[in-house]
Amino acid sequence: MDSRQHYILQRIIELNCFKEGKFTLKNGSESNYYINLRNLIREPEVIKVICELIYDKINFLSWKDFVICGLPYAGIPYAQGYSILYNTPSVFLRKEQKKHGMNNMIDGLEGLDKKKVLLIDDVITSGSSIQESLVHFEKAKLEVIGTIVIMDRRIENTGLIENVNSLFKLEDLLQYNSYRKANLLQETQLLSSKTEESRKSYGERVGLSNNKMFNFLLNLMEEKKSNLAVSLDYTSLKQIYKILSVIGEHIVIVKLHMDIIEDFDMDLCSQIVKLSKDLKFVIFEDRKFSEIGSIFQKQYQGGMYRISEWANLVNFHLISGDSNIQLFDKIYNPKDQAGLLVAQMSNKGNLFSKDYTNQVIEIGKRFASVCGFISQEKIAGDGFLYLTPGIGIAKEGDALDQQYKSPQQALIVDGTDIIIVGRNITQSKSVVKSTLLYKELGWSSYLLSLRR
Ligand code: BMP
Repeated sequence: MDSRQHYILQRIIELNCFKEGKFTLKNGSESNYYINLRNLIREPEVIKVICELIYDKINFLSWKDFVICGLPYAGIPYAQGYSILYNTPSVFLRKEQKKHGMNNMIDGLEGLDKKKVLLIDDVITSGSSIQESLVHFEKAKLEVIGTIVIMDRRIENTGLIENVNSLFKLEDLLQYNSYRKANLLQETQLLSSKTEESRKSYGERVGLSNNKMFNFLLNLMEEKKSNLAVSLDYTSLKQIYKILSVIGEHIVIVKLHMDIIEDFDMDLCSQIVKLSKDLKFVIFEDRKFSEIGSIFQKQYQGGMYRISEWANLVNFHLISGDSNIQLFDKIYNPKDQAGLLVAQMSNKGNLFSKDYTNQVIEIGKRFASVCGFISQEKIAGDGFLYLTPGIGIAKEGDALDQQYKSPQQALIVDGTDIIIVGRNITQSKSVVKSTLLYKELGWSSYLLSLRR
């Protein structure tokens, strides 16, 4: 299931379109579930995503050269949405025959050169509405090539109606519902197994450090209701710009690796800086400086990338000691720049030890330019930010050394502040939907961690 399907099932539940209990259905039978998708049409984004899923289904089925028709009334918004989005002619089936004029049952037929019609409905329970409509299309000499419904809740497929395809089956919804409940249960269990005190909210921590970026990010997270940093590890800066212009409003940080970019261009960098101001996010260059001081200065301020001119955040490995951060402390712009120290890593086999991490924390405390740590846990007090990479819900790792943990684990159990998500967003079917999903998971986990 991709993130768009996930999103629709999530909205079905959140918009109260699905209820559990004892219900009598239209055909008189008893059911433990009630499904009424009418509330979905309140959300244009939901209609749009449903139309995208219908489009994928139609492509998969290779249906072509049809007019589209929504069954009255529930199918109409989707058929019209589809017609507009995918430039497909539509006809309109009435619920009752017109009592004047041409006594039409179907509008839009005059001069129509298409011979086939595709029907759209929201839910199929027995198939009676589809069956009742067939006679009207027969009269209009339109061949019904098939029907697409959002939800198939038939207990059994009697085979009476041909070519009914659904975006979801009742089992999908039930499965998602139990996954959601289990997730909530897991969160609650994780929470109650946690012995530490509850965390302070982001807002309550403002002022605990004099570092401006620390305070800016805490305020920004509260304002955007987002603790999501996205790692856009693409090799094209143009693509990064394009994606950021769509998801920038939902994130607080974009993390980059400029040295993997193949179309680097300082002008484009300036445009990304402008975007970061307009959409309010911070640019983090994940350069992990670890050189002798003089080389660090050239890497930061010079070379092709001139990182100091566009990056708000940069990070350091302290394997070479504190010389880089000493220098950074003198040359950074405290107004909108700060440093992060790599105190722990997410990948298998890394050489970080407890002792090393403690030494990194001690160095961090000595420099005003340090606003936080790259870490897998909250490793020091509330006066630093903790940014956690290696976040994902679907897989435990990649084919190499990366290891993933869930946003719940990072924010509720391990007490960190910002989740950094890379390929679980960039390589998903819909970058926007996955961004929204991780934003929601990150924020709801943070809220849960406050409740103790
Ligand atoms: P992904 O979510 O696609 O696995 O990407 C993780 C990103 O975070 C990469 O850009 C990687 O360089 C970075 N990262 C990491 O994975 N683990 C660390 O401990 C530190 C990192 O900077």
